[in-house]
Amino acid sequence: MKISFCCTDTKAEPWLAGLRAAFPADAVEQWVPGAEPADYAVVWAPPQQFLDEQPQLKALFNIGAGVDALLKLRLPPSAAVVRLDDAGMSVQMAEYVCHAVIRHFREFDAYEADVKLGKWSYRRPQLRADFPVGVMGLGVLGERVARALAQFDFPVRGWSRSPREVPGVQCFSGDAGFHDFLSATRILVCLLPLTPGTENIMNRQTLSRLRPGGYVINVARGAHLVDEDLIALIDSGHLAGATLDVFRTEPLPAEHVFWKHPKVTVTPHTSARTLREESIAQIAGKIAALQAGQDISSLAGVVDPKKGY
Ligand code: NDP
Ligand code: OXD
Repeated sequence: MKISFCCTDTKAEPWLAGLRAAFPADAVEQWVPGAEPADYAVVWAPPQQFLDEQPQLKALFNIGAGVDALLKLRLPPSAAVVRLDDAGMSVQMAEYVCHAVIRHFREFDAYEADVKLGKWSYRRPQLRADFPVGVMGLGVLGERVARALAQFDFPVRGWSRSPREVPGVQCFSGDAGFHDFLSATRILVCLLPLTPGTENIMNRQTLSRLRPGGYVINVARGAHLVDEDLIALIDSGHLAGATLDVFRTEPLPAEHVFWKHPKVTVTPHTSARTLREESIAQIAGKIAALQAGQDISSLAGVVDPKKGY
């Protein structure tokens, strides 16, 4: 059995060492052009040439949760695409989103500004009931985030493609549920996969439906959001601001308005990082299961190419 590692922007050695420790009797190699094809591949943003050289690949393990970039490539026909299934990301995402929601709700930026001026100021407490949080995407990450927010007693709403039930969360689904989901939401969190059905989903029309004083938290993909529409709605006063972790172009170009906008908080795609040890353990467990004859459809995180996630 051979595993090929082909991950752009990733230090290969620790991954190779971890995978070799899991499969000491097998070949685990970093891909170089023209190398012998492998049975399994561990990838992040691989070049098309890598995929073209792997006709008999059984599975491609993506070392991230989102497969939007991978699915744009021409994939070996026999290879299943398997994404990371949590692997330590959901708790990070819950931390990040709860932090952003609470920072906004408790007006910590305003307090910080006052403190910098040496001002001991009080603000009237805001009512939690006036800050319903809507989470788009109730998958591995979205559900964890929605549950975490509910623990802080925010009214939490969730939206998914198929109907879901999450304790403490009012759930909506499909196109039919989208309007009702949005119209009572004040803080909108995006945790959708990027697919043709979700691209540009946060635009002038949809963001205008949020309650006045709405706030946007995008932790999914930059192309979910129409940047100019967000800025126009913040500048018009309909939206109070945004916390953005993902962008259409990354790194965010130096001249982009988001960098310096006083009501936009930018972080460098860091809300939920791939954790190497957890990810290696998860991928190695799945390869071992496949080698033992388990059917790939029984594994968590297998991507449905028709749905795009
Ligand atoms: P999942 O596949 O587990 O969940 C996706 C959710 O989105 C599901 O609830 C699904 O509905 C819903 N969904 C998909 N399409 C639609 C649609 N058209 N309308 C309504 N709901 C839809 O993904 P994860 O939770 O693991 O990850 C979500 C995304 O987060 C990733 O795709 C990635 O882009 C992003 N991400 C960002 C990171 C960062 O650091 N910023 C880190 C990791 C991931 P249903 O339940 O019905 O299938
Ligand atoms: C992912 C990401 O998809 O880091 O895992 O964005």
